[in-house]
Amino acid sequence: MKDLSRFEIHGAVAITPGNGGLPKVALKHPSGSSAEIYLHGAHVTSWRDGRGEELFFLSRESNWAADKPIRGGIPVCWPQFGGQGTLPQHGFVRTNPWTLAGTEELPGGNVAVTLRLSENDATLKLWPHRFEFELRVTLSASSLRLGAQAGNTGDQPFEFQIALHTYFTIADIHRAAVRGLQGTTMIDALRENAREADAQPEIRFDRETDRVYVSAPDTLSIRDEAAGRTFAIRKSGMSDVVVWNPWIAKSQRMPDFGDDEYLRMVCVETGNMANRIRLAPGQPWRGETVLSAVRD
Ligand code: TA6
Repeated sequence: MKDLSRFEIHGAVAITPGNGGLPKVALKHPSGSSAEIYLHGAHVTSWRDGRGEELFFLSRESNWAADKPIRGGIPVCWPQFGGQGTLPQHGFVRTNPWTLAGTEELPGGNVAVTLRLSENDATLKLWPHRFEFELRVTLSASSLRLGAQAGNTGDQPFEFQIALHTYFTIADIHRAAVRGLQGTTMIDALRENAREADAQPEIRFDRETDRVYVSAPDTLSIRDEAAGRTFAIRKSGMSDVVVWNPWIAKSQRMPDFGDDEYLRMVCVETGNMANRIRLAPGQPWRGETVLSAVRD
């Protein structure tokens, strides 16, 4: 592992080999909250509240290899969402090694890490564009802020989709609900991408669920009744939301996901999935998602 000790901050930022020997940045806040981010895919794998309770789901079957995505936390999907194009599923940034660009101690004990990825031989083979993608993760006592920034550093325009594919831990999926999407147009991947307004006041789970909510409200929540916890999600510069739970059959088909793990997770993802964003040369794009979690 390269010497990254110059980015460490005593009591706030530590850098160590993580699972699979992959470099991991650990953030700590004086309140007791913490987070972990792997340079591999700029992948946030853990976010704990002030009591040390884990808020993100991470599969016990996850791969920890340079050529495989980590299953859980926040996979960064870019420049493609899902299989909607010729690139690997969910694009290529989640299986690339990002560069540690900076770490920062902020007022109130908040702490931030910035990771960066630009084109390289591997990405150019897949996608003939020059880019600079930056993810800034900021940990506070009560929130985790994810700032994404994409720039077109080439001389041709390009289009992209993006998703912060966040896996939230849930005590019991049968007693969980996603709120704030009522009346939003959804594209249901399990009904040949049928489009209709979702009339339900909340989304509950009793089967595989895989929907893109188009131009969704900027604030929504996840209620984890069994844990007595509510997650709040606030997005800006990101138009859409995806709600996904694989349920039983799909869980059994995923080698890096335990057959029973659908019971203890839900993905509520923020980004631009329904439409591609077009960037002219030199044009930047910014989007942000802020997560918080409150116990009853
Ligand atoms: O965001 C939902 C989704 O597109 C599902 O269709 C499912 O494929 C999930 O992402 C996980 O994708 P992955 O490539 O990480 O297994």
